[in-house]
Amino acid sequence: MSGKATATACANIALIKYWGKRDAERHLPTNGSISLALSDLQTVTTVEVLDEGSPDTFSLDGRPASEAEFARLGRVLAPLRQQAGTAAGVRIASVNHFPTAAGLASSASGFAALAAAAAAAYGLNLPEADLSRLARLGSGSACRSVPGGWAEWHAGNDPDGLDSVATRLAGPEHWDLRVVVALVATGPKAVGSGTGMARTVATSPFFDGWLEGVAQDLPQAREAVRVRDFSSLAEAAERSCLRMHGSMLGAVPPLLYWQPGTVAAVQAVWEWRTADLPCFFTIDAGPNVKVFVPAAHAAEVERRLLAVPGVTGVRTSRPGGGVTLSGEHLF
Ligand code: 2P0
Repeated sequence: MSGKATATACANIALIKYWGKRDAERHLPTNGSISLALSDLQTVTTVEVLDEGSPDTFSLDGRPASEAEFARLGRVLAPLRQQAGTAAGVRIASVNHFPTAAGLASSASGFAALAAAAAAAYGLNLPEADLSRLARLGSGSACRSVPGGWAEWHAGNDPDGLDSVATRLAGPEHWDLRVVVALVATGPKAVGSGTGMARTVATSPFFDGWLEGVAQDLPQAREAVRVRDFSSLAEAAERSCLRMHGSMLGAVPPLLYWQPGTVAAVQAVWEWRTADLPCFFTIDAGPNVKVFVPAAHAAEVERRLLAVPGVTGVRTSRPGGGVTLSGEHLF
């Protein structure tokens, strides 16, 4: 076997958040989530199958990957090798095409591209659900980057996670929105999201309240996306974001990813929306604020965000599609 394949995947931003695992090994979530893929934040990954018995190699942005980065690969590669009936190693080269200091994680796009490229290199023609499941084994949120566009990750019930996959709610062309990232800080975070989630589940008295809220937020966001109801999506997305961060504040020790610039941007978004500008925010496990806005108002949001104290830059992205192989859409 000597296959080679190149896949491209977009990062995604959750509107209804994934926060909590019921199974840390398989990345099975405590709750469903909904996201939008971003076309300006992509990872391109090439996988080449080596001779039987050769060890895997992995370069990330042209440098050898760290031990921690390397360790996660096996979660995605092992099931593929089993299915392909081979022990052959692979050479992986992954490049992130993200705007400089985007302040955004690349694990979602990285593992979605890896799953698609490795499956193809091993000669497997897998359906979308299988690729989404494989990407999830690398990083939970990566399963949403396989269908791309507006995607929903179904929490599922199966103990092995067979039904914990993402499906597409709508394509990137469905709604002409932009996501403006307000950069507040771009350094590595003190507590990674995996650790933060585990701590919140184990210690926060607010975690049950978070889960109760998701049950309301998911159907509201799903319907708001379907009918392109901006106000309803704004309400559900901001509620999901704030309750996720609320659950973190209750953890022991507490988690607070926000900086003064984060709070300033949130309050500015609320002022603008009340006054004259349709926009809403979401914030992940970090200080940067992502502002959703109709395309026609994106330049105005950029201009205003740059004047918010603590905001050091802005990066704007369009809705993105699903994973592609050699530039061809897979699904
Ligand atoms: C999300 N986050 O829904 C949420 C919101 C961060 C805050 O998915 O441990 O890197 O690999 O499953 O996917 C970040 O978590 O975590 C994340 P793992 P992942 O986008």
